Amino acid sequence: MPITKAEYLLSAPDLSICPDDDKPEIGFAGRSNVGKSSVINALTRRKKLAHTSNTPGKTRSLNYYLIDDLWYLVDMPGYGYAKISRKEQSRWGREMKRYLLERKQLQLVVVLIDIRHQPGVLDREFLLWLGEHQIPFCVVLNKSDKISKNKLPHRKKNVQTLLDEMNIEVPVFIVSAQQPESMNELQSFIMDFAHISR
Ligand SMILES: Nc1nc2c(ncn2[C@@H]2O[C@H](COP(=O)(O)OP(=O)(O)O)[C@@H](O)[C@H]2O)c(=O)[nH]1
Ligand SMILES: [Mg+2]
Repeated sequence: MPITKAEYLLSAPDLSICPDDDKPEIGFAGRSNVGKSSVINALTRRKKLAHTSNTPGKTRSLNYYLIDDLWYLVDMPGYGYAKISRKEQSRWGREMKRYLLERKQLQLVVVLIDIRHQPGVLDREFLLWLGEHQIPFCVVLNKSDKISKNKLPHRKKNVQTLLDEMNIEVPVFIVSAQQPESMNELQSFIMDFAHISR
């Protein structure tokens, strides 16, 4: 069932500002510029719900969107943005780890990776870290419109092999933020996984 209602709720620079109710939440994570905000817009069929940008590194907070009055979609700060200071990066790293480890309402992390490239060091570290801490996640390969269709299965296989090597068993989806219908499978998975029903 398509999402009918989606609204921006708040921007949390740290955990103390997160909503204090118990609605399930789904975090969207990944490298800066991988398309987190665009995928959120495509999922919710909104053009400008989440702010997208060609200038990476803009999201410095956890941005909360309330979906169908039932659950939260959380746009997380991207990693790998070189232009912020080391100090700022490590502060963010700490805060994000705290969020991922301590936030009880967090049901699932959606890790976005650019389908055109082999997952980078930061992606691999992040995937391993999630695996080690048994944080539920799935992998979403975005920007599939940017490569030819016959290459898609091969790219997916590559990522699955990498996950196998890490002893991680999670679903892998292929999407394009430019093709909203490519979100249907991911959306169903999220709703089922987090037991969200209307
Ligand atoms: N062609 C194409 N461009 C995309 C896709 N997803 C995101 N983009 C573009 O990539 C850039 C970064 O997207 P954004 O959502 O701001 O990335 P974020 O930093 O991860 O939130 C923007 O210029 C988007 O228009 C996609 O699936 N296909
Ligand atoms: Mg963004």
